[in-house]
Amino acid sequence: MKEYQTGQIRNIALVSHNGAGKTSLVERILFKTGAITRMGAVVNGTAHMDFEEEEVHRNSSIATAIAPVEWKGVKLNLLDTPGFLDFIGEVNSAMKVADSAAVLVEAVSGVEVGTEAVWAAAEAYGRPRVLVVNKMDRENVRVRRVKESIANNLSGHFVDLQLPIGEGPAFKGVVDLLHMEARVGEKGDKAPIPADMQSAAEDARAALVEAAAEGDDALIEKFLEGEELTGAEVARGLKLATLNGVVTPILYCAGETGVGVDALLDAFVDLLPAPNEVGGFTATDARGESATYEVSDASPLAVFIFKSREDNFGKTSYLRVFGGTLASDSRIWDGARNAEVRVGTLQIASGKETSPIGKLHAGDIGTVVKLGDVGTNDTLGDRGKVLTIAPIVQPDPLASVAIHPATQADTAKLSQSLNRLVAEDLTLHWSTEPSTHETILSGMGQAHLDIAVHKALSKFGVNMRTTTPRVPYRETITKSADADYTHKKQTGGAGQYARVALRVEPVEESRGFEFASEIFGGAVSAPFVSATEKGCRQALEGGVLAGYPVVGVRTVIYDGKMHPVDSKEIAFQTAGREGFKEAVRKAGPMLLEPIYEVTVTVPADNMGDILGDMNTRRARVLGMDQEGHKSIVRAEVPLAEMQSYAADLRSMTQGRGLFSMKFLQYGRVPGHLQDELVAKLRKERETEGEAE
Ligand SMILES: Nc1nc2c(ncn2[C@@H]2O[C@H](COP(=O)(O)OP(=O)(O)O)[C@@H](O)[C@H]2O)c(=O)[nH]1
Ligand SMILES: [Mg+2]
Repeated sequence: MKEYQTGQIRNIALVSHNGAGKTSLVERILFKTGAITRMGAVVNGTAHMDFEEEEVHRNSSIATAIAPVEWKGVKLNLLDTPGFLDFIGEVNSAMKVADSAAVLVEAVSGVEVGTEAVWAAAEAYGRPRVLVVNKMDRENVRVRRVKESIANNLSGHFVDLQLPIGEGPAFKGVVDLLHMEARVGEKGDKAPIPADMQSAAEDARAALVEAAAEGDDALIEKFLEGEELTGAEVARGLKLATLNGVVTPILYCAGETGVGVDALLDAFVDLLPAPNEVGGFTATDARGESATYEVSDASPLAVFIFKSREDNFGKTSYLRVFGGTLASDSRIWDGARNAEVRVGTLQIASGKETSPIGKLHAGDIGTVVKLGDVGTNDTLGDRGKVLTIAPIVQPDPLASVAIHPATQADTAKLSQSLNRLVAEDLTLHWSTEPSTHETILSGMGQAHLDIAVHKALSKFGVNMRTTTPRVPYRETITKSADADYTHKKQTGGAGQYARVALRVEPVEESRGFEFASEIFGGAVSAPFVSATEKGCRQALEGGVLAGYPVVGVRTVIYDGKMHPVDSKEIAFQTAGREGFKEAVRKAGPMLLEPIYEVTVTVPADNMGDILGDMNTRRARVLGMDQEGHKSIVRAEVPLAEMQSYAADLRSMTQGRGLFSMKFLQYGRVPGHLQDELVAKLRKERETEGEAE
């Protein structure tokens, strides 16, 4: 592919609820622009943007793919994102590098939960957008209904850029209100406006002109004085109004059949901003000072890595040049890692196909392989002027599984492959939970985690099984108690002797463990006091109830006894450990569980069900809000009750509910549940012991 100057580029994120037709639309565009000679289809796994093995298998996108196409001399970098909410991370990274978004709405279903989620993402990134009503050819399309759905569920000032000619199977094309002409058929041929639509078109045109005038103060003045705006003024005003988010134009098409797609591409070129039209990019320099730079070849070099993808051939880094130009076979500085990086051949990726390019100008998107340690979110640039662009903001994980490698060989490769998985996907996290000894993988939902596990096998050859993670309980005490413990051992030669008298007292759980000595007169020498403390600390790792870490305990040693020959550090360690356990047993030990702050957003009709369900989860509801047609519930809920919430919420709301959760604090397991839970957890420990 040839080089394009900044002004000749449009970076557009295609976003929507799953299945609104983004990938099929891109397929059509690739075909229309001659980038491919045969149309593939999502349904049989041949779409060019759905090339990942899992995408072919599922007939649906799970990762962002890029389609660079040329239309009217302008390069459109179309970012085809996944719509399924488990992959919202891919939408966020696409938003980071796009200058605008095209939000697709399915003509029959209208606005869905995923539409609202991507709308919110576009809003969070401040991206100007157009709304595309897609699949206009489907049975039962009612334009009036879909427009109502848009007006009721999305915030914005929507204005028709086009009027559809026919709806459902009768959809033939669109009336372009900017140029007042019809565009019909698969090729978008220009034609006169149908006679029966003439007056509707004039009314819609008037509304469009008024909206365009809002884009610019000079225009609104002229408009209010009753003067006619020229065609060029309307176009300019509309572009500005769209850019500033004052207006969101609505377009209509059937991506799969191609009807309306020519006019859509024209609008992308004419209405959506080039990279240098969005007010620059913000970066911090080596001293931490933040400034805004123009997206221009003349600006300091700033290349942002927004995606990394690994396969058997190595790592591909997806990058966008924000400032300066990036050339093939050059050297560049990675500020995040303080290291020089050799850039090999730059590539333009179209789905999985790549073609080499000598140079990328400011604003353009490309890929490069084998960038070493360079990771997503790194900014590359000049060593002499290190700039850092803020990382992509990603949501907290919503679901977790415990990972169990299938064989010894898998165990050996486990952490390395988990590291590779999370490097590719910043909404995926892994850690080992010390209290349960489990390896935990967390992500945005069950499907997200399933795919990650599958990827580990198909890409890295690591086989793992998953289970519901154990809840990382903790143990604490509720009152003070004493123990006077003597450790005595007399076997053959040298014996062991230690006596300690100690007291445990409850303190705030956040204070963890504290140890003090009130020994007077040398009943226990200083080294043996330390040994006692060491013994207590050993006992903290596995509490007396069910072996979970003990927190919120202050321990005081206040008496004891030494033996001139048999007292040794090891003896005091044992006495400390056993004495501590004995005291804790008498101190009203109790289980603590992690509590999360949960926010649930559902259609107002579902509010009652959600609250009723929360009751069964031992939740403490903190507040309820109404936002348009949505109800928002905030509650504190024990993690133990949230393990399958994603699936449960989906079935309670027919997929129209959203939630987020964040760790808040540890809280006491209610008294009436303690005994049963302790018995259950002990049993788990036993079977775990047998398994090992
Ligand atoms: N009738 C009709 N079906 C479409 C159209 N575009 C896509 N589809 C179908 O809708 C389904 C989802 O399409 P896809 O492109 O994967 O949607 P995405 O999830 O937004 O990428 C597939 O079965 C497509 O064949 C269209 O314009 N008209
Ligand atoms: Mg798709």
